[in-house]
Amino acid sequence: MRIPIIAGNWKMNMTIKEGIEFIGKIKPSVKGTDVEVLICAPYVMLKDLVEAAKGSNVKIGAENMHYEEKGAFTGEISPLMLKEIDVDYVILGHSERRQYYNETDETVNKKLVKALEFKISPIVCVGETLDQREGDLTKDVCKVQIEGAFNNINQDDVEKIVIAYEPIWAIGTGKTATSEEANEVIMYIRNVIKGLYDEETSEKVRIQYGGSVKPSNVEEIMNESDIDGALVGGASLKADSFVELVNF
Ligand code: G2H
Repeated sequence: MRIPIIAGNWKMNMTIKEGIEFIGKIKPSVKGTDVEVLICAPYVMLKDLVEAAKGSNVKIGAENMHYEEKGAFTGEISPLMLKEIDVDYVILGHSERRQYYNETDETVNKKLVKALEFKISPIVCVGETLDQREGDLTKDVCKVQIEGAFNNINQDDVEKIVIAYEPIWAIGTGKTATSEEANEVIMYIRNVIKGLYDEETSEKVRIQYGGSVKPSNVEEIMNESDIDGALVGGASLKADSFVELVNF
């Protein structure tokens, strides 16, 4: 049984004060849920959010990290630093990082290795551009990204990894892949994992959908056979809306 995971990805939004208030607001309303509840937030507020979430079922994640433990990397944050403040999760390879900050399959792989080493649960993002979708390349693109990210990852570690399928054309645009379209690609991604490891392993991996998920479409998405959760940007910024997503 795969436990669904509903995760907010605040991106570069929210002040520290707003973030702490948000956690305080959602805690009582999400405590009865069967899904895993996660908020991924900017580095500067992570320590405060971990503190605010203490004693609740709300987990806290980072939106990125470096793959080195320490060193001369001005402006970067290491897995050691995240671990020190008890961060549970880290998003790796989000398309915005691939697009604006030169994130590649190789750096995602290095980060994935480090996250596992530091016991920070990784969410690895994959997904195609509109051009790639229109060129019928969606599956090829996802396959290359998954194979790159999972290079040299041990079979025993695979079930600790969450994958987020986020078609880039659906991110923050209001356009959503239909739940059938999303499920089809997610089934394909599971099949890629099966090819790299085996069926049992592929059945254990949780694969989320991301891209304009909101309270009005979350139920349909979550009812699909292979979709194990959602990674949500815009609709995760308001506490009421996030609570609705969790309690779909
Ligand atoms: C996709 C998603 C969150 P949004 O990036 O990862 O954002 O829900 O705003 O499309």
